[in-house]
Amino acid sequence: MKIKQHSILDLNNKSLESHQERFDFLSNSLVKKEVNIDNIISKVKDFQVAIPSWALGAGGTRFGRFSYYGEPSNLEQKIQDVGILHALTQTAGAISLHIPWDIPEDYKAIKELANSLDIKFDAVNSNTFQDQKNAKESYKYGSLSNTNEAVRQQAIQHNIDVINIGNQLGSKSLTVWLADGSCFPGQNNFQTALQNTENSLKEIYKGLPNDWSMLIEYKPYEPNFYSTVIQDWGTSFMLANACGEKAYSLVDLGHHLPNSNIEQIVSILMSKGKLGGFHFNDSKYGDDDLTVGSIKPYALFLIFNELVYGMQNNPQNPDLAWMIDASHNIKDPLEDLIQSLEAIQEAYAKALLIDQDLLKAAQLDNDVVKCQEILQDAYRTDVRPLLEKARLENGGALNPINAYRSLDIRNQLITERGKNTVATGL
Ligand code: LRH
Ligand code: MN
Repeated sequence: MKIKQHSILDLNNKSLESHQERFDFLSNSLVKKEVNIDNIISKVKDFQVAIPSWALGAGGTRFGRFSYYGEPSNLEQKIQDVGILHALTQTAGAISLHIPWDIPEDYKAIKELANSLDIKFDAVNSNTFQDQKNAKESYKYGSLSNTNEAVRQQAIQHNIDVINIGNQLGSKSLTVWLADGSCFPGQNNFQTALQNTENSLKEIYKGLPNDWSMLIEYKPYEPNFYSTVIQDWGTSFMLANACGEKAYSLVDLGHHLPNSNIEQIVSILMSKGKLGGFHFNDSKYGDDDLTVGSIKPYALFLIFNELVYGMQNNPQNPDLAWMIDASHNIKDPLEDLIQSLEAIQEAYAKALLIDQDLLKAAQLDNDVVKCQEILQDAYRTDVRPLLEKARLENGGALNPINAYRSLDIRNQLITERGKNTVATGL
């Protein structure tokens, strides 16, 4: 299904007046603070987040999965769902595919469909954490780190195949996340596992087209529960440097031990020109893959403060890949993703309110109180009228969740797809 533009405009007309009142109130107070509102609105309009192809159906855990009916059952329908998100939010202009869950059957048709919905193909993700039917080798004891060379070769070849698939779609980056590790002390020789992984990544790196990048995602645990070969930002950073200038670290917000200072990790990676991108989500305990900003919105704001500073001061760091990586156990996947997109835009817009020069001056003066006042004044500003203006100017919905419900999208999808479709993915 495709949302008709006029149905969004009709809905917007009903709340245009209240939007304009709130927008005028906010812009009057920001103008007094010499904030360049137009700059923030244009940055928010250009800010596009890739939607994970593996998170358009109901997620689940080992304890159960509760379907959400009307789920996309093939890649075409997944791209249509991203089209719905983009029509409403105007900030979901890309999809990140996971291979082999989303191997296109007809590349031409898939590209035409995505193009018609203004959807680009962001990073493609390899999968050497599951055994595929008829696979010759098993990844039970690891993939790129496996002690068995035949297993490593199979995993390397899979990543090369993923690059070729992405290349045909116009993608420009490969995300490598490894479940590789151990569940018990003594099971792995840490040094051998790391060296095998480095050598394997270098083989994959040789297969990268010149204008591509490789994003190395780290994670401390799960599905291995004693050690993970690429466990933290330092290991990912070290491997990216070992591979070369086209390799970077990917920060998945859920892949940190409790109380990690992720904003500091972001600043370090940007200062070294090795931050490649993000998997946005939120968590209370582990890799919970919850709605972005639903648990720690201030932490997300502090991360965007470092990103804004880095984007202004670290020309050595490339443009970042902005992606969501979430799993929806109880919410409608599309509503969950709309809320995540809003939370990401909100954190970015609030961080753009910070006068980085004023903050830097207060830091140089060690005026600790003033530093916090500058940060929290921005954080305490309700920027939603700015996000609404950005959506409005891009032809999106003033309030995407209300629009999604008023247009009864989920029931339209159920009518179109039935109740028993299941999306591939996690
Ligand atoms: C691992 C991860 C990785 C994906 C997977 C779906 O936890 O974050 O990014 O491959 O989720
Ligand atoms: Mn991830």
